[in-house]
Amino acid sequence: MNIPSNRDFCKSLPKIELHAHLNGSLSEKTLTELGSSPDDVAEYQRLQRTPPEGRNLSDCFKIFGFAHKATATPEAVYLATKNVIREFYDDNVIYLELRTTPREEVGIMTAESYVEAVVKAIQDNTYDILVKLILSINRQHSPELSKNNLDVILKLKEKYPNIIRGIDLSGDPHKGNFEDLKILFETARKNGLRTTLHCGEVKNDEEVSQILEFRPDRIGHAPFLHPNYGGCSKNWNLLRMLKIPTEICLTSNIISGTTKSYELHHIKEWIKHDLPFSLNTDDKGVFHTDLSQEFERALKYLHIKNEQILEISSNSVNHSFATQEEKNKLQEKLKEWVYTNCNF
Ligand code: 6MZ
Repeated sequence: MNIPSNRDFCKSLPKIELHAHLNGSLSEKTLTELGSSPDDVAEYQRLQRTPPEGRNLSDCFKIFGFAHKATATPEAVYLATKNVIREFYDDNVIYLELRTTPREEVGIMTAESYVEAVVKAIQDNTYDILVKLILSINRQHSPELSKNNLDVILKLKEKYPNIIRGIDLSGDPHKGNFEDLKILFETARKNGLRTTLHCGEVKNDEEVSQILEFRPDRIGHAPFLHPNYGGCSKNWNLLRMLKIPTEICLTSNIISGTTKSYELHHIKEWIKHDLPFSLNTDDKGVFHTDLSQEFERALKYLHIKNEQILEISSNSVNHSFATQEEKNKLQEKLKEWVYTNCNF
C-alpha cells in the first residue's frame, strides 16, 4: 500500500477554516498586486520572518497596518477578498469563514461600502469553496464607533442573511474590554447572528469569566484559560461544563508568543479532556502559514493521528455557522474523500 506522507495527507484533505481574518490573510503577492511599495512588502516579510523570540503580540498587531494601507478602497478590498478566497481554495479548503472589521477611510470608503466589497467578492466566487462572513467588532474602537459598526452589520445582515452569519470580538487584547461591548453582542445575537469571541489571549481571568458566562457559540485562541497555562480553575471548569468549541490557531500562538511551543501548546488539555476545537490559520499572511501546515504541525507535534484529524474536520463542520443543509453537504464531501483516500 502507498502510505501518503503527512504533507500529502494534509494538503489533499478537504479542510474547514473557521478563524481567518481577511487583512491578516493577505499574501505578499496580493500586497504587491494591491500596489504596496517594495519597501513595505520587504518590511512585511521581515516582520513575518522574525523568530518568535524577537516578537510579541503587540509587534504582530503592527503588521496589520501594512495590509490596511493596501486595502483602503472598495476595489482593493474586493481584490484582496477574491485573492484570499482563491488561496484558501488552492489549499483544498472547502469551507471558509472569513472575518473582517468594517472600516471607514474618510472620503474614500464607508464601513458599509467596505463590507459590500467583501460580500461582492464572496458572491462572485466561482471556485468550489463555500464562503461565509463574520464581521468583527474591534475591542480597541470606542463604544460609539463599535455601535455604529453594529448598525452597519445588522443592516447588511438583513440584506445578505446567507453570507453574513456571525459577529466576532477581536483586536489587541491589551486594549478595551468585553463588558463595555457586551450589549452589542447581545443585540447581535437577538438579531440572529452567531457569536465568536477572542478569549484569554492575555491573562485576564475576570474577562474570560465574563466571556464564558455570555455563552458565545465559539471562542478563539484561549491560551490563558487552563490553570496550568496562567488561567484559573473556575474558568476551566466552566468551559468544561459549557463545552464551547474553541478555535485553535497553533502557529499564530507560537509566533505571537502567547504559547511557548507546539509541543507544550494548551490544546493538549482540550484533547485530554475531550473538549471541542477546530484548527485554523488566524492570519495566514502575517504568520506565514496555511491550513495544511497547521494540520501537519498538529500531526507532528501533538501526536494526533490521521483518524483524529478527520474527526477534527468533521467536528469543525458542526461548529461552523453554515446552515444545516450546507453542513450536510460538507460532511458528504468529507466522507467521499475518506472513502477514496483512506483505508482506516
Ligand atoms: C486578536 C486579531 C488577531 O479585521 O482588518 N486580529 N485580533 N487576536 C489576533 N491574534 C493574533 N489577528 C487579527 O483583519 C485584521 C484585524 O483582525 C484582528 C485585529 O483587529 C486586526 O487589526 P481585518 O480584516
